[in-house]
Formats: sequence, structure tokens, C-alpha cells
Amino acid sequence: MGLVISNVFTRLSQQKQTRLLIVGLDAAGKTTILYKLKLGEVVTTIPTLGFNVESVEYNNISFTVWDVGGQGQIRRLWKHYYQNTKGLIFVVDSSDRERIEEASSELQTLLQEDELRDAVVLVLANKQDLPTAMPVDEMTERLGLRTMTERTWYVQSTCARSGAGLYEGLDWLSDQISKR
Ligand SMILES: Nc1nc2c(ncn2[C@@H]2O[C@H](COP(=O)(O)OP(=O)(O)O)[C@@H](O)[C@H]2O)c(=O)[nH]1
Ligand SMILES: [Mg+2]
Repeated sequence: MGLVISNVFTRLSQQKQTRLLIVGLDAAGKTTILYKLKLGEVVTTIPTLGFNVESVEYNNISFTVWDVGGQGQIRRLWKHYYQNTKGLIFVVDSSDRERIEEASSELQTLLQEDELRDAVVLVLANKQDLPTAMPVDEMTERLGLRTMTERTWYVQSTCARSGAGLYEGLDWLSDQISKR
């Protein structure tokens, strides 16, 4: 995986600085993805109580990961991480039907952030190995992406545990970003 990923990100590494955000509801599989990619040492920081940020630097690319959802003060702190974001990777647990609407509304809220307006959007429909997982088509529909024509987005099915689909998704992302 490590080697393959280094190929995927070669193009991006040639750019000055690329920030990629990996966000989604808790338990979607973000941390699993981060470790699966084996990009380097994962550093966890806690800017304030209850808000965990994981980050990895890989060449000129920084990956920043946190859980979205919930209410209150914490939301305002997210903004500190929006600047220079070229790619938004939104991870969803495809088997979590109960929270798919919450995930959708979090994604829509993020997409309205001014500083994220130019970010390319990669949705990872994760946990596709589970028998109850919603297929990509249904995820696309439920996340309200079909009608979203003003953004560049893509939904990739993944299984973070095995790593399946991660390479394909990131390949699409780095391709889109390096085109800009
Ligand atoms: N079956 C299955 N479980 C997964 C997958 N990805 C993550 N998980 C599990 O889901 C749980 C939450 O994953 P984690 O990475 O901590 O989610 P995070 O809160 O988004 O960082 C863990 O028990 C993972 O092992 C997947 O693709 N398939
Ligand atoms: Mg996590």
C-alpha cells in the first residue's frame, strides 16, 4: 500500500503545499484509513477538549483528520483547518442507515464553507464489506450529490480494513487536483 500511494501522490508532491481534509462522522473509518495508507507518523493533537485532530505530513501534502457532527463551539474551531484545502475526503459508513441523513447534512454544511469552495470532493462509501452496506448509487442519492453540479465530486466504494478502493479514490483526487 505504501508504495502504491507514493505513486498516487507524486504529482501532488510537486505542488507547493496541498492540504487534504479527511472528515466524516465518528466511526466512519477515518483513522483506519489514515493508518492503512502508511504515509508516516500520525500525530494527534487536541486543540480543545473533545476535539481530536490527527495529522500526517507526506512530502508536501498534509492530511488532517477529525470527526464532524455534534453541536456548539467546536464547529468554529474547524475553520482553522480549512485554509489551503485542495481536497475534501468525506468518509461515510455505508452500513449506518440511521445516520446517513446526519452525514449528508454535515457534508452539505461543509460544502457551504467559503474557504472550501474550490476543494475537490471525494466521498468514500466505506465498509462496503458489510452485508448491510448501501451501494454507491444509493449513497450518492442519500448524500444529495446527484443535484450537485457546481462541484467536482466522486463517490468511491471502499473497505478501509482491507484497503480496497482507497488507491482508486485517491488516484481520482490527485488527478483532479493536479489538473487545476
Ligand atoms: N467492516 C468494516 N469495518 C471498518 C471499516 N473501516 C473501519 N472499520 C471499523 O470501524 C470502526 C471505526 O473506525 P475508525 O477508523 O476508528 O473510525 P473514525 O471514527 O472515523 O476514525 C473500527 O472498529 C474499524 O475497525 C471497513 O471498511 N469495514
Ligand atoms: Mg478516528
